[in-house]
Amino acid sequence: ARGEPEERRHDERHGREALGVYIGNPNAHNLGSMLYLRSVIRGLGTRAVFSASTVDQRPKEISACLMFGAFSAPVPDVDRTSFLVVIGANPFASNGSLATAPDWPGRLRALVSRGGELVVVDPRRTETAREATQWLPVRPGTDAHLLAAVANVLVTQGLADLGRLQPHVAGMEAVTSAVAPFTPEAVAGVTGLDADVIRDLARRLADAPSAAVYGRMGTTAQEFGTLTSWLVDVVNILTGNLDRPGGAMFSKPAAGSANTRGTPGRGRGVTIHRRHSRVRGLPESLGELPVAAMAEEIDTPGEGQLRGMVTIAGNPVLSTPNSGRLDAALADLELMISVDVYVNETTRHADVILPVPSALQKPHYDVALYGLALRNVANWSEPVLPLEDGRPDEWEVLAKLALIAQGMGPGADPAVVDDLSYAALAEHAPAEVVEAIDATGRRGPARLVDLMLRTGPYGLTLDELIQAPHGIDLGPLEPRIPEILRTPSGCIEMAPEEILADLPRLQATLSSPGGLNGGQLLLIGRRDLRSNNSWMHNVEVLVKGKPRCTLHVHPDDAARLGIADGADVEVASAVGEVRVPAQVTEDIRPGVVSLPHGWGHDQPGIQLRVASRRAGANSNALTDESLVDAVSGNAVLNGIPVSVAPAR
Ligand SMILES: Nc1nc2c(c(=O)[nH]1)N[C@H]1C(S)=C(S)[C@@H](COP(=O)(O)OP(=O)(O)OC[C@H]3O[C@@H](n4cnc5c(=O)[nH]c(N)nc54)[C@H](O)[C@@H]3O)O[C@H]1N2
Ligand SMILES: Nc1nc2c(c(=O)[nH]1)N[C@H]1C(S)=C(S)[C@@H](COP(=O)(O)OP(=O)(O)OC[C@H]3O[C@@H](n4cnc5c(=O)[nH]c(N)nc54)[C@H](O)[C@@H]3O)O[C@H]1N2
Ligand SMILES: [Mo]
Repeated sequence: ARGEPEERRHDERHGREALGVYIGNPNAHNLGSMLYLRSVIRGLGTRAVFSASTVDQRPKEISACLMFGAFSAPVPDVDRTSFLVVIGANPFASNGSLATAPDWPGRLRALVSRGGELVVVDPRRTETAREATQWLPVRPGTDAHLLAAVANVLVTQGLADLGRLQPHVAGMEAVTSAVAPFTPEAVAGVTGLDADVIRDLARRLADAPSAAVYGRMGTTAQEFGTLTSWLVDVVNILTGNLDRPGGAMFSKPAAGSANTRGTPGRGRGVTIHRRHSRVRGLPESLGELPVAAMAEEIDTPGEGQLRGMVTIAGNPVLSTPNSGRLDAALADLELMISVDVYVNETTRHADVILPVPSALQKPHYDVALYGLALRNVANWSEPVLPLEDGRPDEWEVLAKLALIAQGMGPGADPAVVDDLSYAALAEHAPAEVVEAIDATGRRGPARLVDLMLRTGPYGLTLDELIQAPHGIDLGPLEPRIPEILRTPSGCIEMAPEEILADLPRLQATLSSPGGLNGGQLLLIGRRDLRSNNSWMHNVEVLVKGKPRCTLHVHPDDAARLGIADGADVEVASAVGEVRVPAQVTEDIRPGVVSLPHGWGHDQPGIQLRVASRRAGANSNALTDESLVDAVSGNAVLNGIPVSVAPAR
């Protein structure tokens, strides 16, 4: 390792606390990871767990956990609603996210054609905004102000009506006083939206026969991510739309969901902030530390410094803020192991890359996303292609890694981890279920999924799913309150202390002169249908055509700065700078510029032939790891102050 003879075992020179792990996004779409990753992390024996969740949805996870007692995030009932507000999401490009279904675009078009309203709140006129009945070009990072003002109008104008939820909601008074300072007039300057427009939005939400507010990346990966995520559901509750058809509802997955286990209606709830990161004191949540702290945990000397890293299906060198610092930190590690399919910007630093089979060679059941499905469904996919002889499946690679880290040597049998995982689940299962599964002779992911299905709320079996290759439709979403709640009080906690504690920070920005950015441009991200985060750029058919990694600039800003459409510009932030072609477009708010993430494939040592020919620029060379949402520690990726100038 790193040129020096490395004879002692890693953990003999440093303790387990010197080892960290980074878990990337594809794990959420990978059955093996969903089933075994927890045991693998336990096996690695590290508490320095980072993941893509803290550059993504952690604020929503936290607000849902605190309000409902487990990670149960309401999804908009798109197919039955008459009024949908989409904030900081672009399902025409992303096809949804924390709300999943085939053909989001078709479902949104159906909403508009049945006379429903689609309001899009986004600094860009996105593909989704273009099909909407109203576009509200909010200033980046001010959605919490907007939603607080909507809530303010609802409670002060007598428009709030909790309906059926009334007896199940705690904290109404606290919410009423929390939003008191945020009148439409008070937030108009900061949000860039007229007070009348905000008041009108609140009225229409209250008057609609059914309505749902849905927020995504633009509401979570920003300065007030947790407050915004919380306010989305506060507005859904205040308008009586939470948990009713056409409103924001809860999915009921057939397998593996925390909100179908345990005692219905009550639980231990979720505790956050149980510890803090060593260097900057960023808060823990759901067993992880914010990834914005990862580089400093590696490059800051002292007790507890990370000297080894395992990355699993992640490319943090392109995905996390101030990636230049992380890139340098990874190069300086004593040991790095990556489980991945590419030699890319991150894995080029690894001493060992453990390759895994293609997605087409693995069976699949969507343990994660069915918890956020717009309709209850269950589907099992058999592998499309066989595994090459003797080649381990991804879960076996992960399991073996954990066993080796436990000192069991390279001959360790991954089945040990499978048996332990199964035993832990089977312990709570009825004897006849265990017998039935034993009779099938199944092992590995299939056995675990079969057990989860049989003990799940529909009592399905894996055989039933195998016999239904197109999946089983379990029907539209149905009301689940109070049964879904897992809070100690048995109520929806509408005013969690940890979240309300962040309100003074929001209030302080109301009086900041000239808005939040003192005249600088604000950088936001965007997604493109043909790109998926950082790792789909090595596929010719997806990247051919005109370049997609361009900086969107409004014509007014372009004229003022002397920027020509198609010409290269230099974009500089507090932490870095990049050079990219400008794309001058009216489809963005003046004062805001947009650059997609996941590009910048021009690093030496990567093996991405197609991607490096269309390298693009890394937007996370500009994002700043010192900017985080206070409650979650989630990175701020949208609303980064930058300056833009024609390239020299
Ligand atoms: N500026 C900015 N930054 C962002 C975002 C943004 O909007 N703006 N979005 C954020 C979001 S939402 C996310 S989710 C993160 C993503 O952050 P990451 O998860 O760190 O990045 P990905 O680009 O998804 O990288 C996935 C890695 O998994 C590998 N891989 C693909 N399939 C498999 C597989 O089956 N098994 C294994 N073991 N590896 C596989 C790929 O080669 C790649 O190395 O990026 C975040 N970063
Ligand atoms: N084709 C494709 N599909 C994907 C992905 C992909 O990379 N490509 N990634 C997947 C992943 S990992 C995720 S997490 C999801 C994300 O799913 P979405 O969140 O639906 O996707 P984005 O396109 O990032 O949409 C975020 C929107 O927020 C806007 N925005 C930025 N800042 C702000 C702000 O401060 N306020 C408001 N109101 N809006 C703001 C941006 O202009 C953008 O339109 O998509 C998933 N699907
Ligand atoms: Mo994501």
